Amino acid sequence: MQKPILILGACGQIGTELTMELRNKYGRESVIASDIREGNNSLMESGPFELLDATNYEAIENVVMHYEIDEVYLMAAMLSATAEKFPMRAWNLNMGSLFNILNLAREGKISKIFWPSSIAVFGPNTPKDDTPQSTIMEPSTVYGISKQSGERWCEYYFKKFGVDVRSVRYPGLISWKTMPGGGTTDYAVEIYHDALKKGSYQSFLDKETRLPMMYMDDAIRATISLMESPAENLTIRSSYNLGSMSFTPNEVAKSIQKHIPDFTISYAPDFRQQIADSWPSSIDDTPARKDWGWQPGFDLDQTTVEMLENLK
Ligand code: AKB
Repeated sequence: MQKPILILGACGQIGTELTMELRNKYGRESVIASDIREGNNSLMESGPFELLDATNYEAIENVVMHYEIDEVYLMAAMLSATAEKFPMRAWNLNMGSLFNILNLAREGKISKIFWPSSIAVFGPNTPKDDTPQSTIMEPSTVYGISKQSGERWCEYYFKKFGVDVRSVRYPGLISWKTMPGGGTTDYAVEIYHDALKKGSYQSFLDKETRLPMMYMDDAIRATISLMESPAENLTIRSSYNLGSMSFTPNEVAKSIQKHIPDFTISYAPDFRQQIADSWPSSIDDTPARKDWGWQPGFDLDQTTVEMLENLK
């Protein structure tokens, strides 16, 4: 039987779908959702929930002890665009929550951790195409700096204290169940909502800005698959590159036009353009494929069909 799992940040874009999928897989009582606010009805009705601040060590420890938690998925974070506005809050949340979980594992109170990193660990001097697993990493955003530091700490805790921490560098994630919040890749979700609601979209990234992206079902499958892999197969304890598709706002618009021919897009790049310009265009994820069999399932046109069908 699956030992109890705690999800921190369960009401966010990834947390909501991850919680539902883990509950489907392991049973509702085995997966404790938590966040600083309540989530949508289907999440709240699907199993146990605790109001929990991921930066409060004692509060997390109490929940871990109460439910005899074995694994923690730490999905609480401040994303790239918001983090530029609140640098210290972003640093305190992104790093404080990670240390809380790493230290709980170091003290033997939990045995396995999932912590998400991001393509934001890369920077303007990183090779842009097929960005390799190990390369120049000079992130130029607050969020990227926190993710890169987090990766170093994960590897350190693994090597020094044997903490079983696992991580992937998520690209931009596209989903219809829960909106993303405060990211640079959020346009790729907003565009589908506006296509159906208004028939047009004003993109905050420029026409030809190519970024690595992934449909949420693939991201959830990757996450669970990494967590279920035998520890001895894993050669990377900082964070795995995770590739799927790459596209530009212009290409999503064209994909949408196959279903909504009158859809129009306009461009008004804002401060997020500079963030996007510092990130890779595509990702080489060879180690993830080799170590734990990663294979993406959805391309852009399949994602468009899923998004339009479900949002309708
Ligand atoms: C963001 O845009 O900040 C995130 C990410 C790529 O980590 N979606």
